[in-house]
Amino acid sequence: MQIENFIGGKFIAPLKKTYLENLNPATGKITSRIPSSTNEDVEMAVEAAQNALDNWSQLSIDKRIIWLRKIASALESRKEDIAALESMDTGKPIALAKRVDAARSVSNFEFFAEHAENLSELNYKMSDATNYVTRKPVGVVGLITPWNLPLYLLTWKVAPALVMGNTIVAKPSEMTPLTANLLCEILTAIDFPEGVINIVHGLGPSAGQAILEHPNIKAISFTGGTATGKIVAQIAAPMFKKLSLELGGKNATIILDDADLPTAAKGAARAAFTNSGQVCLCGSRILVADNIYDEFVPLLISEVEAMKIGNPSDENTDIGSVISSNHMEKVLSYIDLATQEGGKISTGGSTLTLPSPNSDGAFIQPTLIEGLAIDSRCATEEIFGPVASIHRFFSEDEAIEMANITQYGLAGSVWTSNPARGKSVAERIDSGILWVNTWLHRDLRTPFGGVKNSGVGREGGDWSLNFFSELSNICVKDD
Ligand code: TXE
Repeated sequence: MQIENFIGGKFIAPLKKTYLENLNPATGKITSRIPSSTNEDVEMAVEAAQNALDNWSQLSIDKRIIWLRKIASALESRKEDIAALESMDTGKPIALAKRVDAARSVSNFEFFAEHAENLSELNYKMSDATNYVTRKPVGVVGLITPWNLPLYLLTWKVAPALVMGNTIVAKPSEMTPLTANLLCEILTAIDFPEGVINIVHGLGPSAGQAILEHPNIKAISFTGGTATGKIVAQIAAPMFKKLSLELGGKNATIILDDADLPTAAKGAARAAFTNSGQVCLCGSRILVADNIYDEFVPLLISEVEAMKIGNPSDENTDIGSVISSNHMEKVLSYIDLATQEGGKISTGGSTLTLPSPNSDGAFIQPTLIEGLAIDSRCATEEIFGPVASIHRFFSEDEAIEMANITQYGLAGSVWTSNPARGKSVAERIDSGILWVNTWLHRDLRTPFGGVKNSGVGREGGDWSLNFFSELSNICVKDD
């Protein structure tokens, strides 16, 4: 499959005609070639976005909402294709791609259409004046997204950016171009206005960097690793671009001593190994109250060992491959490090060779490690793979201290039979998103984002609409 950039409503080759190979990590086979775009391609995309800005931003919000719903229904009709392409690009199980990636790509557009529809304009009355808060588009915005939830995270930014009247230059991860390309096919099929959404494929330091540096791109919404987030901030901040950074995580799953253990074991296993642990919200540290530790851990291990690792195209597969053989090596190096740091592997711990067509795939068994110090490298650095560590705590205060020990602060979950107790523990954890007796249960109206090295800013609901708007206040003196 030859992928091209999508600029000004047309599929066009990169000016330098250089391409990158894109693999299916579950088979090791090349599936597509994508443009290795340069700043000249980004320049062309920004020009197209600029040329489209007036017409798009001058459309009424109701007309833009209609377009969001057209995109949503077109995506809905292609859900099977979205899931199949996402699974091919990432190695994730087809059932997960359907249930999470495809479904959420549709609901992102549906949600922001409805949320924008209910947007009430703000004004504040004084005794002798009225303040009118007005909302204008930011202009041309840059979206840079990662490989773990490709279309889910791209549309999470595209939908609010569009409905607020902006035009877009977006770069998906070079490892997962296929569903962004499908979105472009859909935009063409529904005669979406040309130049409003432009997709430039390529490497971060070249195509991505060109987006960061372009003076006419007024806001950057970035989702990816913390290390890259620092680069994004270094470039965008001195240019006074609006910046939203959704970065890494090292989230705690806290099992309190009054938890319903079988339910908590299922929840902890799901939080740790969904998408092979390649979700920034994954619970990669499982903190267990000492007095139920010996009862809980065997339940957790059996939940993990019941997970079926296999061909991602098989509907019954729970665990597919990780994103690449390089990433597999990185994850395996952390498993080795864990044993050097005194950890004991309770289940998993190595790769898995599957029969054809997956014999060259990057498969790692879901792995649990006990006995690591809470401040060990494996328990504090983001591994972003199917690896979780289990730690014992002797008091609620200690559990909270352990949860807060890392440089990250994105998410977490607390499991208990007393929801009020769960909420009071959750309130003391320095993270942006916390669940009590559930995980990845998402209300899109809520603020999404992290603290510390997990990022800056919030997306979701009003927070997305405000990020993708320039708010002004007009104070009119009563006559
Ligand atoms: O990130 P990278 P990855 C985090 C997750 C993990 C990482 C995985 O925790 O750490 O993202 O995604 C582009 N200038 N989250 O490995 O390498 C790159 O091409 C400009 C958190 O892809 O940071 C890709 O398109 N761009 C999140 C994108 O940045 C550059 C949810 C991300 O790449 C660049 C999902 C550069 N110099 C993953 N270098 C959350 N909090 O929601 C790379 N890129």
